Amino acid sequence: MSEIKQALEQKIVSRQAAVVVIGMGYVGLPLAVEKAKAGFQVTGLDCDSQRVQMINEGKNYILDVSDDEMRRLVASGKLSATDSYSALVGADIIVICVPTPLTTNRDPDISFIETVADGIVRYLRPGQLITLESTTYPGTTEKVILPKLAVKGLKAGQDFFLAYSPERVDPGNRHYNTRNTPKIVGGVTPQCLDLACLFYRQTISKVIPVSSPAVAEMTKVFENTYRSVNIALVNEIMMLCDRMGIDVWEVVDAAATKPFGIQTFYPGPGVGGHCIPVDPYYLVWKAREYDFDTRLIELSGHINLQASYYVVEKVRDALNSRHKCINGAKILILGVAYKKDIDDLRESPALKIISILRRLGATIVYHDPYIPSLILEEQSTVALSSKILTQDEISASDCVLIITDHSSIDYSWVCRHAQLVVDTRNVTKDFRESREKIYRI
Ligand code: SAJ
Repeated sequence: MSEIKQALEQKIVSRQAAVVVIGMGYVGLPLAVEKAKAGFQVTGLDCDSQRVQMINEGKNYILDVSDDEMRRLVASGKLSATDSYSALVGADIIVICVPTPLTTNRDPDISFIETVADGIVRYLRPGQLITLESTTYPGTTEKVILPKLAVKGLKAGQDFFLAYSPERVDPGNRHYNTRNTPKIVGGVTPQCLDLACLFYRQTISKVIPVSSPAVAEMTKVFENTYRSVNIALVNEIMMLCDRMGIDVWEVVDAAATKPFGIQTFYPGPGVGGHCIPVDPYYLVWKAREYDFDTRLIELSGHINLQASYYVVEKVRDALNSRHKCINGAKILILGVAYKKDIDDLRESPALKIISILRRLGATIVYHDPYIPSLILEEQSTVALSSKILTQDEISASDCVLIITDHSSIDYSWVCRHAQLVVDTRNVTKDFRESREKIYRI
């Protein structure tokens, strides 16, 4: 075994390895906290100086991270943050957790990863392990990152070590976290794989090696595409059941009684978040290189987008039943975050639905305890603030539209005072009173 690899192994096992996590978001900060808790010296590197300042003041901004734990780790000096790449000078392990969004025409945007790789190479030295965690298309680690790092003449698997290990954070999940979610790891060489697995094994109970970074990259995109396709299926069944006068929620619950061969997904107003509406398009784009049309994957994205337009039709039909129309209606939207009990607005279907309703002439107000304000990019930039949920606000609205079912809202009280309710999350399923004014998708 090379001396370089042996030395790094020792540093990892003794927790003497200096760790730098690049990208202190919903993936990077929880990972940094876990590694610091395990005894590593961890530095968070982020271009957002406000985030850097909050971390150095021990102020947590990620729901899934414990405020007290973070405060204690910062106070002990185990965790700190910076916006300077010079932090890489002493780094033995560098973990990349930056966003991988889409461009406006839904092509992959890996510019954050490329910028980070360009920053790393300036400080690359023998003995460093680099792992990429951002969700991306198969081939990124070996065909984009590796060539950038190789320019210094150092050899992967001998001088430095490179692996891909996808993040599997489920925001808001109270049971699964960075520690107890199994971790897939693919190394550029066997030595890279060994070291990356050893590093992750210090804080994660189950680490699964795979034969290459491409397998690990494809695994992650497959996991999220699987969700997109299955959510699209249940959304298509929802729209068909509506046409047939069948209660889709009853169908889904009945199908869920089958103890094998089915996983339950629920219809909704569309899919939001940084993953499900984004990751499948990374695969769609890459597949074109191989003359391969990922028709099912693309269609699932289309259907999930149509679910948002379908919700607008339900609002139109509900108002129509009261001899009203969308144009001129005052609509109170409950919940705009992309899913319940979290404070993330990214790609939320609520944004699409609000834009369509406004374009049709509705006046929109919203209440979301997790989202104090939001910006709509329309002909001009429009800012909306979350309203306090009062009886007057509810009763003054022509329609209350439940888009995200945060647990903290008393929906029975809302329905009691509402003129009309459109429920896209089936939170009113057991309500006996007010049934006549409730429309479910
Ligand atoms: N949604 C439905 N119906 C469902 C499930 C979800 O309409 O049955 C909607 C949600 O309301 C939300 C969107 O889909 O708008 C995405 O929700 P999600 O929980 O599937 O996705 P994320 O992005 O919050 O978290 C996911 C992880 N979720 C789970 O495994 C349950 C997982 O796919 C990834 O580990 C994670 O993204 C990631 O970071 O990649």
